Amino acid sequence: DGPSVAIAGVTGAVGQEFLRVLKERDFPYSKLKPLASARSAGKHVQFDGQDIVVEELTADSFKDVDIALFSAGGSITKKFAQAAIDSNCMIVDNSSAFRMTDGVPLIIPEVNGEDMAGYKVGKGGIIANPNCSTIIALMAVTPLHKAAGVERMVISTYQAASGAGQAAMDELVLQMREFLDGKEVTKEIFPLQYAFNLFSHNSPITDTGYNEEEMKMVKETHKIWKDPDVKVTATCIRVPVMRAHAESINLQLKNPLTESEARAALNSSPGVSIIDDRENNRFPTPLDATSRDDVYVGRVRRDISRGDDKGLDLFVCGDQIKKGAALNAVQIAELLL
Ligand code: 11C
Repeated sequence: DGPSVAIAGVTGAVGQEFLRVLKERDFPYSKLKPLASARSAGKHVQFDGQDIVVEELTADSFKDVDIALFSAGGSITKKFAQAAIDSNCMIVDNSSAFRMTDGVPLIIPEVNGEDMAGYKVGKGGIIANPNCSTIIALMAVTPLHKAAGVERMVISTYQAASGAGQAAMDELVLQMREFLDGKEVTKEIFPLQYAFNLFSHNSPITDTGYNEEEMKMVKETHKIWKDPDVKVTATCIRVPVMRAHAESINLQLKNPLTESEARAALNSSPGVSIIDDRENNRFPTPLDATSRDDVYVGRVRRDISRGDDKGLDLFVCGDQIKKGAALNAVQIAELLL
């Protein structure tokens, strides 16, 4: 027995991962309601030994639902959020629709779970899941921030296809086949060739020259850390990897932190694993992180450009669909119980 759970956007890459993560974590539930657009209604999903028919997502969908996990895009969240809240349903939303809205908690359970105190099953409300790139960065950096205070953070991402959805993953595979067969590659999802290439993140460029993905990393970090003064700059790049993002991170710290102190802080952090074998040149890769819960950290080293212990460099990998989306949302749902 447990809450009644709905998944809005169940046929997408994150929607499908919700099903796997709920089962993997033995999430207590009384009923599971898969929801999707009219186009996908009537399809079947397999969950916990049951064959369940996908229903069309409508304003009436939430009448008997306690927790709704949303991953259907921001416009769908905006369209149905009020109906769900009015039905005393708690929404955990993967989109960016309400992340920066005052009063909406933006949660990484290991980082700021306390910010959703008072949110529980039986009430209506909305909790936002951060952007995957932000989650993966802050899982690694927050322990160091707690130990020595981050003053400035410079991030370069290497982002997987999954961040752009199942269709982008499918196009990457198709392009690889086409390219190896000497054919012209299909370009339906991205305007540029993706296979054997990389390009600046596909989100729109803002007035500052930063793209929206980069600005999300800046603004979401300020909200999650409750520190608008921390300096963050990012360059986000899409690379031909299937489902785990990698990030190179340079930190400027307020207080000194040695490499061994940094490793100790990372070692004692739930959800963080270290792969940092200098002798064998073995550090985190996207495949190490694929389908794993943890965020992997390596290349932990003193920033030699500074000459003191107030600079650190790291390389981080995390599964975009899992900790970057579905797992983080299910962990939020667990905090609601
Ligand atoms: C990506 N992070 O990897 C993006 C996708 O704000 O939730 C998700 C965008 C978001 O492309």
